[in-house]
Amino acid sequence: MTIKAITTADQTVHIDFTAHPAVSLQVFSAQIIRVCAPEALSLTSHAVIATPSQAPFTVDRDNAGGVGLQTSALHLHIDASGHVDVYDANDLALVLDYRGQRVPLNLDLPEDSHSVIEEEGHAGRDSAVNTVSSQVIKALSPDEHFYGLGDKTGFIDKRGYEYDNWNTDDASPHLEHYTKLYKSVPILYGLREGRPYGLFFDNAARSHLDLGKENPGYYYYSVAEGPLDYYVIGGPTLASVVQQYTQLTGPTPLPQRWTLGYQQSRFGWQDAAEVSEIAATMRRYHLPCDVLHLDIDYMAGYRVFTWNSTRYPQPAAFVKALHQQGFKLVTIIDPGVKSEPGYSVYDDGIGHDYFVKTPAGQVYTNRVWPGQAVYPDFGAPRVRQWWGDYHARLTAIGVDGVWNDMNEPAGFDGPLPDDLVFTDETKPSTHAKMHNLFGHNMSRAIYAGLQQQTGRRPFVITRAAYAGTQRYATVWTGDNQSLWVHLQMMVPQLCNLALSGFSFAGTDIGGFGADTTPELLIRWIEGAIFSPLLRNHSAMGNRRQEPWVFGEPTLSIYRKYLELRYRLIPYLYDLFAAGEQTGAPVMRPLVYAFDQDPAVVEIGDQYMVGDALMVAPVLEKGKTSRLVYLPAGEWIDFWTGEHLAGGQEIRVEVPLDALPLFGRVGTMVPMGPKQEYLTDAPDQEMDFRCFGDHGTYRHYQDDGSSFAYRDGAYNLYQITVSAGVAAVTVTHAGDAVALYREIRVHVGHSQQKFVLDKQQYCALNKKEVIE
Ligand code: MIG
Repeated sequence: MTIKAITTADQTVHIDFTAHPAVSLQVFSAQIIRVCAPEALSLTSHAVIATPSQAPFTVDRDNAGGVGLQTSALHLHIDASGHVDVYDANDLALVLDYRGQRVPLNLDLPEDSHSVIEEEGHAGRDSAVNTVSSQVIKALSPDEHFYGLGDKTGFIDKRGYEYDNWNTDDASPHLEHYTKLYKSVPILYGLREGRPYGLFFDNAARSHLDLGKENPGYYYYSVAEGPLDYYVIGGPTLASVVQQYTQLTGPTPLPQRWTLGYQQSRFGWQDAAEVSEIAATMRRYHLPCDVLHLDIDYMAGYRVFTWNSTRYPQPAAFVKALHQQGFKLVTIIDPGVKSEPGYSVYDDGIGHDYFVKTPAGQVYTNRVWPGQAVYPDFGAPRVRQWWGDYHARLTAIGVDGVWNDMNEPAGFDGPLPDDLVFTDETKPSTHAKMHNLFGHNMSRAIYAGLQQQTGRRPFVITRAAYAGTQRYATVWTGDNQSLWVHLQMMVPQLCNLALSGFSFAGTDIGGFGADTTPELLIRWIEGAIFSPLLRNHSAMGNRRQEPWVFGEPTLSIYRKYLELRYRLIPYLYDLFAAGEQTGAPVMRPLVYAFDQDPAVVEIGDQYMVGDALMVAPVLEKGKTSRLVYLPAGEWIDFWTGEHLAGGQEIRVEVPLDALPLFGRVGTMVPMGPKQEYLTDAPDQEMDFRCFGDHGTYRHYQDDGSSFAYRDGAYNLYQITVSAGVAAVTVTHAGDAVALYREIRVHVGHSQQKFVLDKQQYCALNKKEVIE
């Protein structure tokens, strides 16, 4: 076995072997090397938007007949048998091919035993990947931890579990043995002996990852069809690996500011009168709220782009009245179009040949909410254009955002057959290849439609997604239930989504299925209060869970946290603005920020918000105190101002209304005004709270809704506190919104006031003690 030839063209190196299929290596940047079969190079990725940079690299043969490729950050080696090993700049191992064979788990049950366990209700093992076109097996170190993979169930560290990438709508409780949910985001992060790396497997077909479940000596990836195609991403920190991945697939665009407000939803709200009453009750109880959602109940017989005229006789007037009370309205849209001649969406789609067909050329139907339904072929640009345009029916009457559901795609009569004819841009394809891209392409269609129709930053929420869908849509984690284990799963799920490029994500607060309890609802709003998408949603047939239904003290505690959220929206908005530039997510597991601290690798019940705040929510029933791990550094108790040393675990009291929250010394957060809803009116003044007596902070401000910021229409402020003394400078003044009249910087118990004078901030007083 030898290497026959090595050819280099631009950033790509082709390696031909005598006894191994050819391998192509593509240097995307010093930190990213793509490893693929040569035929993958001619495919168009749906996820990757970056192109190879001009990063310098060298290629040399070694004495043992192998080839080395070096960038300033990564050293990759291929031996004559095709084994790929990747090391960091210090030649320490990151990702090594396993030299042995897989030993599958013992599943050799006799046929009759299979039927017995199935009959008894134990389905046995259903792997999504039955055929395999390619597979990689990587050596697993005893000290190696895994993260990412989108919204998979279970714990923060994925080691020891297996997962499938096949978008799936399954309403039974999502527990840690689940291998697949609604999204397929094949980005795997590893932390091997403290050294971070990423592996992005860019193939949307069914794929499987076993992360040391089958054998503690290796982990493996297999995919059902198509060529092998993966990217190795190197450090130096986990944070930088995540940011590299996010740049590769595109960061979350800055959303409209109001989308960070509180959102209330319910599957089963009956009609305009009931929704109007919900709106009025929010205001009556002074519960900050920006958005109401209409689930499928608003449509006529679940026909998309229609309104039920009995329940919503005057949709435009209804939306207008909500707007007048400061609410935005989001409506759900499913992909399934009722199969019904005479219904315009159906007729139009049939007329233009927009729906998915069987191999025999018949339009394919399955049953979803409206009954027999047909599926738009979103992989085709003309179908996306058509679908996007249809949303003018919603935007024309003032609908502010669109929520996509059922777009795995789901079907009540069972899964769509693999061989259905789908389109991949200009080429014919199959359901099997396009399944995991259905939600991606649907979101893309709507993003374009809303942008064109409103000129605002589109607010699209999707359930199904592939890597890169974050460019078009916000996500939620689908049908969780009002279970404490699902509250516990929220933190790992949202943190892993954040690492997987999905900075804008949330869960159904209070739980979608099953009956919530007052205590669970309280702990849920506390724990979720910094989740970027903040929405309470529940299903008909289950107990109501609007914030007032349990009376006091639930109502007041709920309000207290919504008020906290609203004061910190400027901080979340800053994180989104920065994240669009850097790829850094809003919500972060502790391991993101402290990857060299072995104590945090499994922590899934605390999270960071940016680098300033750490949240340690109560996720268990009946808790009166909990342990909180404070990583190295110094911390300030957000509520009491108490100074706490890092590198220790502390026990804190957690009565029902308590959320342990800590500021990291050396950082700052902006705190906006208390308000019941956001408007496009710019803030006139801003407060900044510094944790400790020093720090610098970059604050961003724009019109909150348009794309003008991309042409420079934004303001940037630099706040500096040094030995307790604050300074404010304007580092960019776009002409979109006026600079703040006044800025106050809070350091400990003192505040320093700055007023605007000729584009500059002058300190009004040195220090003013407020207590
Ligand atoms: O089969 O539209 O996840 O949020 O309320 C249920 C009704 C269909 C599932 C979504 C859920 C939504 C519900 N939908």
